[in-house]
Amino acid sequence: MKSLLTFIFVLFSSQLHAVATDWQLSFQNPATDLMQKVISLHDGILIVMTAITLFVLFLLFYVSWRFSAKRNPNPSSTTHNTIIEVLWTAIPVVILVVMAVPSFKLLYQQEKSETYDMTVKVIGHQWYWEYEYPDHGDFYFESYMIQDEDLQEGDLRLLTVDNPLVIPANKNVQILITAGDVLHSWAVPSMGLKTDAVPGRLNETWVNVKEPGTYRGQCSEICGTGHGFMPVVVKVLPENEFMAWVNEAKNNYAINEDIQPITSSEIDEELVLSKNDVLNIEFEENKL
Ligand SMILES: [Cu+2]
Repeated sequence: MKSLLTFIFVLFSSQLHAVATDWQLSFQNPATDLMQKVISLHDGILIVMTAITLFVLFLLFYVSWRFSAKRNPNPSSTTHNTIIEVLWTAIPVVILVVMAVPSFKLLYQQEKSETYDMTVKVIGHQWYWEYEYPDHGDFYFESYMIQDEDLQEGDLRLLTVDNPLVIPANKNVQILITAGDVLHSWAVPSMGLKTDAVPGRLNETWVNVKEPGTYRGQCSEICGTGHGFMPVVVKVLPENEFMAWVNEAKNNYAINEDIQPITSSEIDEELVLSKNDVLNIEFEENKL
């Protein structure tokens, strides 16, 4: 009985959580304004959906009762009613458009912000994440899950990594996402982020987290046997602590080597090469 009451309490309390918990039904605690908007949109649409479902259910019961053989022995032979047919086509269209407008607005807001304070790059690998900081000296590091036998007291199993992504609080952080091998997806539910990591393609999203803290997510695109073992951990620090961390990180982590711009003579050489290649191919073809 007590557990039933607990279940009902959990079911109807719109209590939100910082990480996934037992019996959790609602979203995690929103860490960003955008995630708050996502939850509001979800709640609004849930109300519309519930109303429509109840209305249809009511109609079904009413029709079964009112037009049963007992109450309605001589059924009407009417087959069409233009007004009602126009209505039951037009009203659902209006409802869908009303839901689509805020939904599309949110999608666009999630992809881009007007200004950015910094950029990080996320690269998915089989089976770990790699993080780069192009605005802070271009250092990069890898983020692996901590195995069960190495977990410390208080660590969350399957949700703890050796090197989390570190970003400052209250800053617009642009996040560029790609992959080195197969499809992955970088997702942090409390931040409202889930963006595919596609090899050869750079996807974009952004985040502005209000409260410092640790936020967790998982790879959300099945990417092989290690798919469940490449969690995302984001550590959000106040700005001064973030800058201190950057100074340390520059010494601790590897730095990307500068990419040299191609000189014009090199381009010419390449052109000559490709011309020769074409001639060779033609020659080979003639031989065949
Ligand atoms: Cu993955």
